[in-house]
Amino acid sequence: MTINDAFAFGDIAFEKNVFCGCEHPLNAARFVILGAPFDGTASFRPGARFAPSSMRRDSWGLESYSPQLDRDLEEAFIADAGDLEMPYGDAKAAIKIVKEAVSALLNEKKIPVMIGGDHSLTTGAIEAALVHYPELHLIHFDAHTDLRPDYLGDPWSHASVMRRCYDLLGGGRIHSFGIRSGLKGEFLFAKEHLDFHPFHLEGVENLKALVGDAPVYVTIDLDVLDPSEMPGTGTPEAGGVSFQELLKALAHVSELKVIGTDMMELSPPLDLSGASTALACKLLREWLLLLDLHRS
Ligand SMILES: [Mn+2]
Repeated sequence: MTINDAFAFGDIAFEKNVFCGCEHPLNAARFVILGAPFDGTASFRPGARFAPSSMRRDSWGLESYSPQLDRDLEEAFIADAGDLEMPYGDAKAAIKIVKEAVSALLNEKKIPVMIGGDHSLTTGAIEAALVHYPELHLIHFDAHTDLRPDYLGDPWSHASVMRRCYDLLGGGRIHSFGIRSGLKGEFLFAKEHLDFHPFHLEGVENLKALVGDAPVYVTIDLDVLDPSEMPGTGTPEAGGVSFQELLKALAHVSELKVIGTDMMELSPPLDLSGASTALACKLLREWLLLLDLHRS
């Protein structure tokens, strides 16, 4: 018997350190939140490693009930597994850890919901998802193309994450929205090889016709949002979409067969007002409730 077993707190209640109301038991959950506190490839301003813990903390300022969807996180089948142990500065190792964790969840028929962390980690999730779902499509919201073959010699950089995903998925299976920054060569590559929707989110409503019942992974780089609403991110880019526009797009995407998702690149230390973290928390609540709506 451990000391904890022997010690009784009686009726004293302890809050669990989980994201907003996501207290469903892990073994019975449909969705599992996974923190991935790693920002070792941030090419400009780091801080995304603090996103999972900041979102859990600040989600206590958020109601678990969504008036817009009339649904409540406390009634959804969502568990928060906590944070992965991540190495500092070793992207290849970090990507491998994500791959193993996502694979373990997919083996148990769970839908992984990763909170980054910098965007490089998505490569690990896609590697794992492809093993389980060879017909996988990737829906990508971002300000940046992220299609460089490498960034300063590093092929695992967050600036190369979509190129690595392209290496895995091939042409025609990556659907990118909101992109407004990158090299000329990256834009040419994107137009040739991806289902590419720069500057806006139009075309999301056609995904169902395009993708059908194929499994999809959805990666949300929060810098797709305009920096006026989301300044707390490493590489902000003016001319982005609004929270409500993104939410509307995600409502369309939630009708697809989503087998995994992530929300990346929130950097809480870069917006000390807390507004960016509050936005990310609310977006995650709505996104989880939209997914749960179609899968429960
Ligand atoms: Mn980006």
